[in-house]
Amino acid sequence: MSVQATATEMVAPGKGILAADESIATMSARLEKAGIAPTEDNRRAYREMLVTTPGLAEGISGVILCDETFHQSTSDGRPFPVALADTGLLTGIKVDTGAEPLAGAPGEKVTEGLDGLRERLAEYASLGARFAKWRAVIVIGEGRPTSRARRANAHALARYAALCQEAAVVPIVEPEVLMEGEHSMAACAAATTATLLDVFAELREAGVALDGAVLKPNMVVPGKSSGERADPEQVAKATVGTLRGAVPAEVAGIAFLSGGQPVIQATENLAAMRDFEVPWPLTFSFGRALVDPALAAWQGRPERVEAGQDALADRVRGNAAALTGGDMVRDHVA
Ligand code: 5MM
Repeated sequence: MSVQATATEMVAPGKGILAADESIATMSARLEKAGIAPTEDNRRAYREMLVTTPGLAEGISGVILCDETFHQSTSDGRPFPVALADTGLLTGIKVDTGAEPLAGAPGEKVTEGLDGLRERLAEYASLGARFAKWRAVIVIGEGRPTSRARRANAHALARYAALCQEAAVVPIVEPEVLMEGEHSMAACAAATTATLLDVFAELREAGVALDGAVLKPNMVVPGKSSGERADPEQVAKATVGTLRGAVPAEVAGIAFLSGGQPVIQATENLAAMRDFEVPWPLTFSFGRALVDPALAAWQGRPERVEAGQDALADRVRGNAAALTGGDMVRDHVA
């Protein structure tokens, strides 16, 4: 299948992408915080609980896995990519190896993972991966983001995306401008614009087919510690305005990350985007805003699998409804 066809499937109307690709360190920390032992099998059981949620494919087109889960199996012996395909879900794989301090740019990071990526992508594709993900992290602070950090990350994202398409895998391009900080919403808009302009300049330079790529950006919101508040209409207006100014119309679709926003706020901000005309399909590729209630409800207990799945199904329904205009079922959130 062409990358264009897969990308279209990923952003199909009324469907989002589930980001369940926390690295071992992040996932272990989240399990521990929920009072669950951070073992390899608990990470596996947690992902199995998520991806076997009844009806998941009604509001989700694909699931992003990390390397550990990609090579694990569900308890009935099916490798995760097979279990996903059996339920009509596309398999995605996070292929970056994390963000490391960028030399010459104190406080800023560059995402690594290009070494051996061609071979890794070929292997993932042969085992069922249809799309991939690479996340760059951009911080706002005094004098940040620097052009040096933006450009280093944009260049890596472009090299990654070109390699993905060479392997017939759709790249999710994720330049995340972090919410952490005291910055204003205007500063977030400016940093997001500058970042996206750099990213698309590099994607074009690398010959990436934009209609076979999905952008996963942050929403434009005030810094978490800024004291500034923005309602969904303001977030939607600022986000859409920023994207219109920086994202070419050919991009196959835009799937937002949630970035640590409160669960319902992320859904309401997404819903408010429906009021704006844009040239791309808009959807969600949330991690925490989809799975936090499920993790809390599951508690790592086999007898709580259904409770965890109900909580995930509720957030999937809510966010799918945000896309289509239905009931966001906010009363059921844990
Ligand atoms: C699910 O978390 C992803 C992997 O994070 P680490 O490699 O840092 O463990 C992360 O890239 C995620 O896909 C995005 O940040 C979006 O998730 P949120 O929770 O912000 O929607």
